[in-house]
Amino acid sequence: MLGLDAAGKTTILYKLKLSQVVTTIPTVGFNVETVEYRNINFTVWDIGGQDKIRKLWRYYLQGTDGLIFVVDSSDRDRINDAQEELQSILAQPEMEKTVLLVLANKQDLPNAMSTSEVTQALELQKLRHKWFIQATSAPTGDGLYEGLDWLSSTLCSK
Ligand code: G3D
Ligand code: MG
Repeated sequence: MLGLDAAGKTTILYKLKLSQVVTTIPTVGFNVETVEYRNINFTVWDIGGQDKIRKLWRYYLQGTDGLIFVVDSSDRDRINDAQEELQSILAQPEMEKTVLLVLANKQDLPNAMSTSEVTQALELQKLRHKWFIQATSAPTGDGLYEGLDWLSSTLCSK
């Protein structure tokens, strides 16, 4: 699970009652949260502004079946940054066959972009990956299970 800082990733982990969230700071200092839930291993970190440590991503991207990309739908100023980071991650060879779930989070905020606006801004239509976008509000949990249902059924049918 990736996204810019403050997109809502940690809130989502706790909302899913993934209570054993383990935060580690590997080598050069970006926080990585790892959680095992049933047979799924979640690895979570903030992306953006990390050009120097981009090489290290690869270690974490190996064996990724699905990418959950969390967006703050109310953050119009940084949606282009999110788009660039997403494209950069998906361009990694490790991510060639991954499926993508985009969570358009913070839908409860009055100025939130709709899922179609987020789809446009992230240029999802251009992707070769299989993708799905779901509107969510992490504190209430709205939309989270719908998104994860898509992901699990898509991964199971692969
Ligand atoms: P991150 O782990 O992606 O960096 P966090 O993001 O989960 O730490 O969330 C950043 C802030 O956004 C938190 O507020 C959190 O409560 C809030 N937030 C997360 N999801 C939503 C949402 O769907 N709606 C609204 N309104 N707020 C959300 P604080 O104030 O604790 O920094
Ligand atoms: Mg966090």
